[in-house]
Amino acid sequence: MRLRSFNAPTMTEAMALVKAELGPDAVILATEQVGKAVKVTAALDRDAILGVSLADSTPIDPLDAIARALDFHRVPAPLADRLIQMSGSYLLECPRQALAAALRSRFPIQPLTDRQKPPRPIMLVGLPGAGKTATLAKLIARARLRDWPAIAITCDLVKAGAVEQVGTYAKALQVPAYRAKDAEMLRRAVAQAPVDSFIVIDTVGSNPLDSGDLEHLAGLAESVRAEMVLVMATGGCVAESAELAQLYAEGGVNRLIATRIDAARRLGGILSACEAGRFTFAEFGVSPEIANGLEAVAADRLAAWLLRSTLEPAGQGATGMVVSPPRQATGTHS
Ligand SMILES: Nc1nc2c(ncn2[C@@H]2O[C@H](COP(=O)(O)OP(=O)(O)OP(=O)(O)O)[C@@H](O)[C@H]2O)c(=O)[nH]1
Ligand SMILES: [Mg+2]
Repeated sequence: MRLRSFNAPTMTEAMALVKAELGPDAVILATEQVGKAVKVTAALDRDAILGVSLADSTPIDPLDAIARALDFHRVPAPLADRLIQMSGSYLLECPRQALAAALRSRFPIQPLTDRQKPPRPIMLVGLPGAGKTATLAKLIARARLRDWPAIAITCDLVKAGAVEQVGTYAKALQVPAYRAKDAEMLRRAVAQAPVDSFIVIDTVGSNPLDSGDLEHLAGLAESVRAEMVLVMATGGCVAESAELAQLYAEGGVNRLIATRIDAARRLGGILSACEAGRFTFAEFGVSPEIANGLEAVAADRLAAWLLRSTLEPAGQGATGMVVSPPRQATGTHS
């Protein structure tokens, strides 16, 4: 274990020493005032890192704790400065509460199914592998729990096994599933849904650098007045996530679902995506499990993840399962 102590006149200077010596992944184990100096004990050992939480490393100024967390998550400096400034203005001693208040006012939150069924079909779009189909299943599972009539439609007729994947989920969740290769078939599938159904539409992984992909998605969405919602995996490069978000926003997306929070260490990518795309945060994918793998976004939860220990995946803790990700294919209606 590499355990080191650093002394400096201020916490900020001590933190700068820690970062310079041990790098950005160092974890603070203790801080104490020694005379006029601040002593910071930090480690790079994985076990030590797993054993502490940033939120728990007590006698530390709340804003220092927030600054340290945002730095670890690689939140871009202008956004981090703004969040720190806003956190400071709330005069809250608890870093989590202060950061949550700042996040709440900086990032609008609008869950997809906030007690009420969305008035329009939801069309999930995003890069290949972002978690669109799993999110479709999670949303349908939630609808089933609320006794809402629901249908699943997939426009992904390209990826091998994609139709079967949606079919398997739909069968397990006992909802009708349709495939639609174009806008006309999509219109027909939507028209078959019982009145007041919750309609979720899956799409093929898209490339936002190709304007044709985005135009195709926008055309599909428009044909059934669906809302396009971006599904993005957490943990991506901050700059890349922001630029991709901007492109999807120009293509007509207003809301973001961040998946794989449980499997990511750093949340800067999704924060900067939300900021760059001017999205509202909708949902978090917190586990691959269908029954409990989706959480409506709450600022308090996001703040806790940002402040938690550096090696622990953010969404840790979700357990239990009703429906597994599909392993074998079955057919869908068409
Ligand atoms: N750990 C974790 N895994 C997830 C989450 N959401 C999705 N996954 C997993 O991510 C993988 C890809 O998910 P899919 O839903 O197939 O992704 P997709 O966007 O539909 O992929 P394409 O159809 O290929 O574009 C699967 O193994 C999912 O189980 C999540 O929130 N947490
Ligand atoms: Mg898919």
